[in-house]
Amino acid sequence: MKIFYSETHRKHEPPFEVFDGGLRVPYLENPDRMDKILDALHTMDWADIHEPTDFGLDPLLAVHDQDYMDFLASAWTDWLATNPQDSSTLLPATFALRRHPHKPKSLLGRAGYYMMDLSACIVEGTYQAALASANCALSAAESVAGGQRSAFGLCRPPGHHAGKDYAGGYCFINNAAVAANWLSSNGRVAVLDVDYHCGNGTQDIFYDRDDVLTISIHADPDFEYPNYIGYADERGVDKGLGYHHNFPLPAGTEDDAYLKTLDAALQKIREFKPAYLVVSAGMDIYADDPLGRIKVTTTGIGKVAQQIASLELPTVAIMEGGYNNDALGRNILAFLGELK
Ligand code: SP5
Ligand code: ZN
Repeated sequence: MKIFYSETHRKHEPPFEVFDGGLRVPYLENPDRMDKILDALHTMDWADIHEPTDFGLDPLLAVHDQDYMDFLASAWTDWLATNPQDSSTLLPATFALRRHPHKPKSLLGRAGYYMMDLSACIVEGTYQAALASANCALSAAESVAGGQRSAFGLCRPPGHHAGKDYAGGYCFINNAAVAANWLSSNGRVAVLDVDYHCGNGTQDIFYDRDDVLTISIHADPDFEYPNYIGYADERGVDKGLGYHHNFPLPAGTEDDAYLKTLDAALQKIREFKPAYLVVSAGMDIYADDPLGRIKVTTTGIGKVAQQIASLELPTVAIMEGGYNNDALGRNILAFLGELK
């Protein structure tokens, strides 16, 4: 199986994120995640790891607004130019309500306009790392468009919380959406998001489209991040109506209940008859994830992938979340082992 990975992710290493109550905690979405996955992949003879191709900005601008991309490109330089007291990471303290906000010129004003929370911390190498991550997704898509049964974008930073014009939840560029949109010029695409958190960015990007079906299975936003999106009654809009499905799950959901929900999601995909499948593969559904409250075991993760593989669709898997670094290697092997 071809796996696309770039060392450039190491340039994105924010010093902390801010949790509930204003708590500064070490950044959970850290470079060590990739080292743990690579260590595991290196023990497998089927793991064929490649550098991504540079696809340039056009496929990214096909899903993200130009002014948002401009913000990402210049945010760090603009941040330093404000002579901040603590320059270690760009993080705003105000956020724009989406009711007709003005877009201010100030850097922190724009940061709050383009960010949804306090976990999409920008540092010097964030933009470069985000571009390389998107190229890993595009390279995996290209490989599958070229006839491979499956490929894996070992993307960092992750992408599924990033919308058309916003960053959030460790995500800046929506890698899965970029790959799905790129593939959609060759036929219908289904995106299945099995990360613990709702794929709100992917939902946002494809919400009015009927050529890309988006499905997310996740912890109920009534108790979990991202809180305001990911409810079962959100089904798409305009011609996209009926082409989005959320499957919110209660805390404590175990393997059997998860797999039953997955089966219902896969039925929607079968009915849609896509040419390609993109899977947002977050490993934070794992029982011992520090951010998660769903209880899927490593064996369960293998069964998730097995059910997905039973669709027999050309499949692009994209790395999303997963924060129990010690379990990440075996969870990714359990997942990819069924898709390879
Ligand atoms: C890609 C991805 O998985 N992003 C997840 C971002 C989640 N941010 C969560 C912030 C909520 C903090 N609540 C902490 C509770 C820890 N027990
Ligand atoms: Zn997640």
